[in-house]
Amino acid sequence: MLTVHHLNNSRSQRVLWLLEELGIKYEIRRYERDQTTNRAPADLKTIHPLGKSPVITDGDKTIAETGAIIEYILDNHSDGRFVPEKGSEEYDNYRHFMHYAEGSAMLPFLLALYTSYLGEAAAPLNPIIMREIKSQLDYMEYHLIRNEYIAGDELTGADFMVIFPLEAAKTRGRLKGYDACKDYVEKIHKRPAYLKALSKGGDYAFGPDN
Ligand SMILES: N[C@@H](CCC(=O)N[C@@H](CS)C(=O)NCC(=O)O)C(=O)O
Repeated sequence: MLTVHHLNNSRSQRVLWLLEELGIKYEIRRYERDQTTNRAPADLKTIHPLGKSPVITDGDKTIAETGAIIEYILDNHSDGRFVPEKGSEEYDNYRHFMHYAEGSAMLPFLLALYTSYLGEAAAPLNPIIMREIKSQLDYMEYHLIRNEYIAGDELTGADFMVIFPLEAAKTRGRLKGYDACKDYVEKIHKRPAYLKALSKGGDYAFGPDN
């Protein structure tokens, strides 16, 4: 049985969404963030040395890193769903956005979060961080104006990746002027499988009400 090691209020929500879309059986092992530090509890490190969520276990395999998890699930449990045909333009877009979400899009959002702890000391960094956030949002907006989903007109694995930076942007009020990004997040938030995953995952600060 596939197990999702699920940290409340985290990126692993998107793994639950994928599993609900596929309708496959899985179980959730829950971990709670420390109320003061917001960090994952130490026992997550007994599952994988990085101690981050998501992590999944499937039989004797342990897989960390959302992109790797989504690819693993699509390779082994999806019967080809959510993967465009190899060699197509959509496949190239799918692969690009699978890597892009954590590799490029998340970085300036994380920098904004971490530097916010510095108060005034962060002021010299703010212009470059804001410029980077704008560049990432402009880029996703460009694609979402042209396509229903991030890699083309079908939902693919890449959507399970880019939803998180866009949800984070929306929750922090950064989607003003990005109507295609906003509509896309709202469209995904209405999917029955997304809502089912939300009810199973519990506490999530980036969902439809936020
Ligand atoms: N790039 C990694 C990031 C994993 C990550 O940073 N997860 C956060 C939750 S959103 C986490 O576990 N934070 C708790 C901590 O660092 O203690 C992925 O996508 O899986």
